Amino acid sequence: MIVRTLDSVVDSDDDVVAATWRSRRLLLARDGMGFSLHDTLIEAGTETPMWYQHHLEAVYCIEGEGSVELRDSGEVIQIVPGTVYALDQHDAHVLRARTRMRMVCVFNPPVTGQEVHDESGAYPLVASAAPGEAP
Ligand code: 9YT
Repeated sequence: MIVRTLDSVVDSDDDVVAATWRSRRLLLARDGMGFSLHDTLIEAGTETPMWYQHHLEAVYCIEGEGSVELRDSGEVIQIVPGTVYALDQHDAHVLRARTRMRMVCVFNPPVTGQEVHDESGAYPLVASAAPGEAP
């Protein structure tokens, strides 16, 4: 069993800071779970375009509020604590945070650790070890 605390991740190599967000990566590809689990903070007043072409992501808001705009349809979904959105269609989207948001994010396939968005808003797909294999 893996036991890990947020305190042990904060300010470690698995605490990844980007322009509009900070992602504390609690479980990563090397843990062999088949998904990664992140506790992410989105800064107030920011706008983050994203398009995970290689990953599925579920995002569960536990603090703060904002919205997600689907870039194809223009639909805007309000996000408050208790809302989950799942990008099951690799949907291109823009996340806007009215206040600082805290989001629990699950990625499949798992991210390996240091990914930040490329110019298209995607994370690169990095070959990762299967459960039980060395990373
Ligand atoms: C909500 C969201 O997608 N934020 C960007 C960071 C990403 N979720 C991550 O790497 O944790």
